[in-house]
Amino acid sequence: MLLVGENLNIMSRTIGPALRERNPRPIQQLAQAEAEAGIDYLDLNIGPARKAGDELMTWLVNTIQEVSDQPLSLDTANPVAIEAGLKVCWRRALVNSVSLQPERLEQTLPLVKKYNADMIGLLWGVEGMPRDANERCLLAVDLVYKANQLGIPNEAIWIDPIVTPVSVEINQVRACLEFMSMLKDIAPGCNSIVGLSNISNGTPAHLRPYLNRTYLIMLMKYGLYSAIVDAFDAELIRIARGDMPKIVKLVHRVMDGDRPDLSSLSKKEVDYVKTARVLSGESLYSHSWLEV
Ligand code: THG
Repeated sequence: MLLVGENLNIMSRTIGPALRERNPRPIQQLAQAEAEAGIDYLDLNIGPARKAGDELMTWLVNTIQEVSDQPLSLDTANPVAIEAGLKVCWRRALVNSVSLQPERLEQTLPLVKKYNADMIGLLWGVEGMPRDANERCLLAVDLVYKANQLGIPNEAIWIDPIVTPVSVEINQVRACLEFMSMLKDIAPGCNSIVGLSNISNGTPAHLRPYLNRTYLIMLMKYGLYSAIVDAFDAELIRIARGDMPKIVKLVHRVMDGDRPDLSSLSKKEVDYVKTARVLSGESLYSHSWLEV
């Protein structure tokens, strides 16, 4: 699986100020640390960047390429900033993202073709967030068709079903999994990606890794191709690299309806089982789900 590091983002307490002050060191150090942690791509999240986003993205891409040769994911809603980044990227870039909102689609899709980039196809429709797996399918088919019309092949499209917090709406958490199980049939050859940490937004910080890791394993059951992740969650990276096959098998068994005897499991295994039950909607989410 390809891992995209999420840590370079404008919401971060250290990176936000460094971006605004054009201070290269904290940004370069983080880029190098993410690479050392084992991620494959760096996500450069500059937010909506409505004002002078192009100048910021140019500076950011150049600043990172001074110290790193990792491929880059250009994460902003501003198409002008995306193009500025594409112009200076020296490796094939990932455009994050193209959605079905008409303006964003019309301005961003041609850039993917022009610069021979890969793209994230974000399943955000004209009416906003899809409500279930079927609406995700309709949006995916529409987006892939429009990209193909411009000559963008399926292999360059990474479909993002939009992960939402477990603390908000469990049906959406399940819909994402269900959609992932159907993607290979509705869009053959397309890749997939999720913003994994979205699942644990609003959850106390020390508990977030349990949700992130378990949801990753659940998505892996359906062949997830890539994920935007916290580069510094070492256990998560090991899961993605195939170094924790026993835990992966256990969670997949739970998804198939198996009820392992908790008294025969280690504490770590019990935590994964409990979290898998919450994420599949069998147990109710609360901040104390591991204790009950
Ligand atoms: N899909 C696509 N792109 C995306 C997302 C997605 N980009 C943004 C986001 N979702 C993925 N990136 C992040 C980055 C940070 C966090 C979550 C998702 C995060 N950060 C901590 C917080 O806000 O509490 C810590 C911030 C810090 O670094 O200090 O949760 O879904 N295509």
